[in-house]
Amino acid sequence: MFKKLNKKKKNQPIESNSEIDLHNVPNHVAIIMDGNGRWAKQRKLPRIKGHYQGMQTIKKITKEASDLGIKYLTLYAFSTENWTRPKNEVNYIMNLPVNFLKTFLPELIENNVKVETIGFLKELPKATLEAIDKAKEKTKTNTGLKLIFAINYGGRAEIVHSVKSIYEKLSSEGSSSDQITEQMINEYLMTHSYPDPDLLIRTSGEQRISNFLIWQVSYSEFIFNEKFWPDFDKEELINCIKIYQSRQRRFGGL
Ligand code: V07
Repeated sequence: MFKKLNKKKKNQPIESNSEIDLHNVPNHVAIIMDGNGRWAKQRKLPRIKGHYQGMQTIKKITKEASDLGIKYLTLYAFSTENWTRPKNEVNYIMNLPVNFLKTFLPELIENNVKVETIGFLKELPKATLEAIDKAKEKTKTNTGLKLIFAINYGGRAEIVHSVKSIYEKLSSEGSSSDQITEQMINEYLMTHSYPDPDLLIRTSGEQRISNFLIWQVSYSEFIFNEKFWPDFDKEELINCIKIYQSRQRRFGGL
């Protein structure tokens, strides 16, 4: 007979009834919003319904992150690899920024949220770009949460882009490679004006980085949450922050 293993529930905070410490929330939370397709499949719905529901989750999580005092929320919305998906799915996804902002831009403005992006945006459809540019423009003086959408983003492509720019600069001024430092590479990344993420969350149980912020997460805490992104909610976010805080208490005291 097999010995019955103790089934420990995953990702329970150390003290499950502990309160969140509002003075110690992570400054920058990055999220890989995975499981939208599987959420739809489970319900025998088309994949695009999963993306639609995933978009609704962003609205709730943005509000909650802002209320908790998180300063930077970076969301992996579309990777440089996602173009290989079926054309109708890509088209639908590319319309989501338009759809999202049509209903949600007033609330973002009201909540003092600043919309920003990282990624190779020039390759996006014109209507998508226009909607995003409008949102950036209308929120540019906001001083609250920075809501950063990673769209057509890939970590390796970002580093290649950075290295090319550095090469151009140094060769144009006849400088040597001695000038190249970690700080310089940082300054040429698309994230140059943000601190590194304190916490990276990936939903839907997969435990990979999948080319998201690969340089920037060198010292981040990783939490892999079991919920599909459309089912992720305020309580799950709070639980992730409690886990983050419990890790800090165990390892941060030295
Ligand atoms: C996208 C919904 C969330 C699940 C994961 C993929 C699909 C909101 C936006 C968005 C982007 C920029 C902006 C406002 C909203 C978005 C893409 C995909 C490409 F200024 N959701 N969402 N963009 N999904």
